[in-house]
Amino acid sequence: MSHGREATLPKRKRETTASEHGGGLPVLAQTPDVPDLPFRMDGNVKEFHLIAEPVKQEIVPGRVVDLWGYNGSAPGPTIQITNGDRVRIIVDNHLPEATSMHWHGFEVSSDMDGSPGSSQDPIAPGGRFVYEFTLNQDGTYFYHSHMAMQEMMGMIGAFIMHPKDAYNPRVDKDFVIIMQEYAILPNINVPNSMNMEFNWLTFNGKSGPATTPLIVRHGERVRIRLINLGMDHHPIHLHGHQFVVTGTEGGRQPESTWGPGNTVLVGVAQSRDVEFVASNPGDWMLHCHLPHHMMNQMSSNVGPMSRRNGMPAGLDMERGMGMLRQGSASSGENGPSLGRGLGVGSTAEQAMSNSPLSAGSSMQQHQDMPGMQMRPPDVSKNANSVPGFPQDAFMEGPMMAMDRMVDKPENYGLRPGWSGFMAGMMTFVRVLPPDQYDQIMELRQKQQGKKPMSSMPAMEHNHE
Ligand SMILES: [Cu+2]
Repeated sequence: MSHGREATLPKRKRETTASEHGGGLPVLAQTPDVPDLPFRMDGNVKEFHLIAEPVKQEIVPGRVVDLWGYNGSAPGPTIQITNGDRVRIIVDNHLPEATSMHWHGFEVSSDMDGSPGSSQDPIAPGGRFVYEFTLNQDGTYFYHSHMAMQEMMGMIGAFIMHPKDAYNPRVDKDFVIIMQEYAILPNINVPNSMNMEFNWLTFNGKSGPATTPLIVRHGERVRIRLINLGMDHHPIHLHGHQFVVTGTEGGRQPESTWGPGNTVLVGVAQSRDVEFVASNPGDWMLHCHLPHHMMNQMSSNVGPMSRRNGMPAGLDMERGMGMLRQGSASSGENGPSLGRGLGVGSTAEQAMSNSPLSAGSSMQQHQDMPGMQMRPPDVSKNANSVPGFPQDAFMEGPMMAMDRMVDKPENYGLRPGWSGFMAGMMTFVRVLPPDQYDQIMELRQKQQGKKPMSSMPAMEHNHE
């Protein structure tokens, strides 16, 4: 072991692996599907540059939406620093309106807190504000716009403060997942930030099956840092393992508080660090357990639309679905209803149960999407005589599979058809035997520089 602190630690009785004790430099955190924010050193100051701006975010293949984020990404790039660092962050506002930048949980002076109106003026469009502080904290923190509606447009990023010496026990892998949710109705690309129901649920700006699995070697100790900013709390569940919660948005938790679990509720504005030893080989789902958060593009009308021509609704289709064509959701023309729901129920009471579905006839009549592995739905002959069938929306199954469209090294070796059952806030922790782990790392290395999924390359920033 080459830990700087090793010499001063008491002699250990036996050889230990890296994961059995702390000390030494912590491993860098990985945020799948989100870049790290580069920095430059100005003397002893770590200088970062964040640009608040509109971004095109591809949440699943073919679904590019207009969000607001930072440096080309929503969520914004991950910042990583070490406890004790002096940090400068230049924030430029390239949005069409004022913004603010709040450092969530930071113990900094009030004038650096980024509270619009009270600690500083909002940053005007085209404006800049330079934050500078020394951070004497470690844990899973984040930055976000403190304009509430901008939060619902995507404006958050992870701010990881590492301890000088790794926590004990030391982890081999350290992952970050930011949870966000959007109400983006079919055929429109802009979130309705006033909506109270959400049909796109993302991990790091992607919905399953486009999320990138967390790749772990069998036996490694793993930390996953979960961060939530939105309107809902998310119970995050891991298959195949028990974990302990080792940290919150307030930093590291004492070991005496660690108890085993496999589901952790991450409330709005909270972070939770979970740790476990990846002792059980397999492709294990990691997901929000709210059923509607394991679905994509859900709106009350999607089911019927996919199975029969037209749909009975009190309004024309666009307004029936809550699409804004003019005015705002609260304008006199639209009334307050569009801000409340995905259209149905907010405008008129109507039954929206699904039409009969038979084996052989199916969605492919209406939805012949290239790349999707459309197959007849897998239903029994008497399905329509069973109460409760079909459910209001048919959101998962073999016909939803799109393995090829989300092909990437991290998905290599997954069971064929896997992607039909992964949607919304879902990803895998893949606990792999050494040979398969090495194979994926090799594939990943070969692909470096290529961005198979994204149609919008992350903005490059010049830090000369
Ligand atoms: Cu959830």
